Amino acid sequence: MYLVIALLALTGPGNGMKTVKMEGMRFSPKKIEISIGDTVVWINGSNMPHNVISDDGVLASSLMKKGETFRYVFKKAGTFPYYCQPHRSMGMKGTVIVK
Ligand SMILES: [Cu+2]
Repeated sequence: MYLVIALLALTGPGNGMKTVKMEGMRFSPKKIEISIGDTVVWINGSNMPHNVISDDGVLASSLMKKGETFRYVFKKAGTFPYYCQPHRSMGMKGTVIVK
């Protein structure tokens, strides 16, 4: 929880921060659109361990427990698909679109 507050203080709303929650076995929202330079913060809100992984290796979080966060600053435009490794086959996937 303190980490979340610290992250919010660091990046602050209005400084291009978007949050994706991990709930059950899905990312919410599943697809987000951001601007170059924005930070995405993933927060595990479920009791299951989840991670954030992309095939290109750009996104590679550790396995996160409930309440843990992972953040990434997107510095170039593009479409970045990612998934949760343990639940990939169950469709736990998401996309970040950077414009
Ligand atoms: Cu998962």
